[in-house]
Amino acid sequence: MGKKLLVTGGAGFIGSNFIHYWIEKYPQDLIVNLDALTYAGNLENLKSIENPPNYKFVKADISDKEKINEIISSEKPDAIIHYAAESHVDRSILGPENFVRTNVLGTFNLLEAARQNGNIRFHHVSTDEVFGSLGPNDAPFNETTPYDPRSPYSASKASSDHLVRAYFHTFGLPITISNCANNYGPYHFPEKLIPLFVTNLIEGKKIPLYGDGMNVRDWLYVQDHCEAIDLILQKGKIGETYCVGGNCEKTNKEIAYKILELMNEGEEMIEFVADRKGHDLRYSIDSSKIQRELGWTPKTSFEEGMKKTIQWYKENEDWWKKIKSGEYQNYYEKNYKDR
Ligand code: NAD
Ligand code: TDX
Repeated sequence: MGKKLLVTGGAGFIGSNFIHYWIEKYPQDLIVNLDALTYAGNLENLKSIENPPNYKFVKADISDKEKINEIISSEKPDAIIHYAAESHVDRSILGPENFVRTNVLGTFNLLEAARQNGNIRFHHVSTDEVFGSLGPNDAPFNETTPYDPRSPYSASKASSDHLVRAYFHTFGLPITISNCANNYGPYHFPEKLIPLFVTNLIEGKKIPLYGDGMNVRDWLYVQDHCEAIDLILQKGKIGETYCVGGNCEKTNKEIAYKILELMNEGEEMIEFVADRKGHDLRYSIDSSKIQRELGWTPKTSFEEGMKKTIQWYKENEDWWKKIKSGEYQNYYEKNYKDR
């Protein structure tokens, strides 16, 4: 028997891609997927691998301290890979409270449970947004960039990063942290820029660009992020942080035009809409530490990743149409409840 990994947030976008990646690469390992199934959690992401023996789903909310401690003390995982979070910046502007509860309190509960059950290896999945917003000519973020979060989402992720580091320095919890750029790829919830634009165009709807469309993000194909986390788990130095990016800065307007080009649509499909409040201008990541120390490098080019992603959304209309209609939220009731 291999290792037992407890993955939080495994029914979300990156977590489900990670579970697919891990089960294929390390079939001898056991994955316990702990997820509350919020609006962002969808067990259909894992339909093809949902049967035992090397995968198990546990429905739980990381803000429930007792339940989390109970699960971790009975499962006794070799490692916890922590993805679960409220992840959408726009939702954090409309309602910040859940972000504090899940991202800050939830992370704290997991750290406590890890500490109280034998100092379990803990990898925390975080974001480049904790570093704030870059000007057009600023150097990219790296592991020494001071934290300067500006949205309730990034502030809650920054708080969680600080707690994770504090548990290493104070209690010797064997942690690592990754701060990653914007991911894209299969199973990306269609409230986020790329899947929203692709699915809107398939439906014949316009694509809403915030402000002047000149905000810049650094894009990474999700599989490359999974590989980075794999390497950190295998070879990363305990207590360290690794910045992970695609070396692929694009304005949102460039993203829109690329999607229009690949989908044979015209620019009349763009609709400029009101800007996001406090909209960070630019993110960019310098990944030289993880490249140098762990030998990681992004393998999927932006052109290839975008083609694969658009193809995936064309072939999986059933998946995202159920999300857009809300029907996906019945999947757990129908398929899991009596297990
Ligand atoms: P997502 O919103 O697609 O998925 C989040 C998952 O967490 C869902 O399955 C949801 O049900 C679960 N969850 C939410 N609250 C929970 C709670 N209280 N208890 C248990 N489960 C809960 O998010 P994602 O885009 O896959 O992001 C995963 C992680 O990666 C997050 O921590 C995010 O901050 C980080 N990250 C994301 C990106 C990105 O581009 N998406 C980039 C860098 C870092
Ligand atoms: O309809 C839209 N129109 C638009 O112009 C949406 C949804 C977004 N945008 C802009 C806002 C951003 O500048 O596109 C950019 C990307 O937006 P999102 O997809 O919402 O991502 P972002 O805010 O950059 O955050 C994402 O990357 C970092 C994830 O949601 C976070 O969880 C991750 O930490």
